Amino acid sequence: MQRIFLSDLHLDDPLDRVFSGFAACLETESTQVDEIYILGDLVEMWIGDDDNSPIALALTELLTTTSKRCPVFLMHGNRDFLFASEFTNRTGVTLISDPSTLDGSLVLSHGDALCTDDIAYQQMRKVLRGDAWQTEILSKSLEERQVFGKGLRAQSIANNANKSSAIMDVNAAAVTDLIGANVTTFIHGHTHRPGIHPIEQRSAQRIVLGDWGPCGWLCRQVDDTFTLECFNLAHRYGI
Ligand SMILES: [Mn+2]
Repeated sequence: MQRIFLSDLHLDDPLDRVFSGFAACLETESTQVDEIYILGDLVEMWIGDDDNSPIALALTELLTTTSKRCPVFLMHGNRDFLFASEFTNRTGVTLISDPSTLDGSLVLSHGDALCTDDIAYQQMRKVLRGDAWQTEILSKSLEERQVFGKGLRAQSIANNANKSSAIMDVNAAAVTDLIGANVTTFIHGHTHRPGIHPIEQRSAQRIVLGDWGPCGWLCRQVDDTFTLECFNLAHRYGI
């Protein structure tokens, strides 16, 4: 079984290098691997499946093409938890829950739910993921949602500026609570701190995906072996 896992692309402009690098990556990988997993924060902001912005349209086209060649699985991140059935029906991608377990031994998560030391963030997360808030936001016009989303983003940057780096990382106990005894690999993103770490008290590894910027990041699974790859967006897939 060959799979790739990626997250935190924060796409917002179909004309920039991250989008072209991602498109080139999908074009190549979709002919080589069995499954592609996107573990959240694919876009900088998703304001609803009716979004008709350039990035929403370009992404829809790209994922529609890709999912015809290879199954694509999508998990919500904290920027794009409004991806819903209209988008998945249109593109052919499959929405998976956070966390998800594959083969009984591999757990996938975006990662923000594990940052339990950040109490203010977890409180806000609970509100934003609730039905009441989502129904209210989706009843607003696209323009209103656009303005609201930008405001939320600015507020988040301001809040995080005063938080220590440790508070914004995953909590070790939350990780061990999440993964069962048979789990050998746990993959998540969100923290933008790529690396591979042993999980204390378990014979398991935690693989943290990186955010896409000057470089692209992915975790590649070939049967029981997982490798974390970082690559130059301009060169790896020949854009
Ligand atoms: Mn995130």
